[in-house]
Amino acid sequence: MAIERTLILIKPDGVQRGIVGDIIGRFERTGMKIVGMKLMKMSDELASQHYKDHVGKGFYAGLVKFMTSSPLVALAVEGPKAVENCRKLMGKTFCTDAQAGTIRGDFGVSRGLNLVHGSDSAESAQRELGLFFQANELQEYSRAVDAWTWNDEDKG
Ligand code: DAT
Ligand code: MG
Repeated sequence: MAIERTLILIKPDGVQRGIVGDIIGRFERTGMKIVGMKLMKMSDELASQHYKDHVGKGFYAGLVKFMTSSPLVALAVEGPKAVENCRKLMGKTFCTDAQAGTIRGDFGVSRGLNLVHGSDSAESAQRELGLFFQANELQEYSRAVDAWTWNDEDKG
């Protein structure tokens, strides 16, 4: 099935800079559906689980310090090819490399302060959503516009 769910984090820099609404709007206006959302502080423990593939890398300590320094917003986003689509909207990892029109390209100028996280595969999405949301925190609901937003062809 091509309708997927993915984890998006609006990182502490996005919250501190007051652009949470702008960033959520980028995802919302595509038609993808927000099915989970919370403002929370990332613990060291959660950081090590979430970034398990980066543990031991040179940038890991700085990354964890940044991610645990202040609240972030976690979102569960649903839609056709949501994982890939969200990554496309985010742009390349470092804002300095990200194209204009992407979230990182339009809102950031830094390498590490790159505003958003998005899961990089369906498997990561499933794992990461489980770290940030209990099953009962993810909402199943229909919208009046769903029929005008995606159709059977998109469901694959
Ligand atoms: P992405 O966030 O685009 O999935 P990633 O998973 O490779 O990128 O890395 C996770 C975060 O770690 C990334 O958003 C910023 C930081 N990071 C990655 N590579 C880095 C590097 N070489 N130097 C500094 N920070 C880095
Ligand atoms: Mg990544």
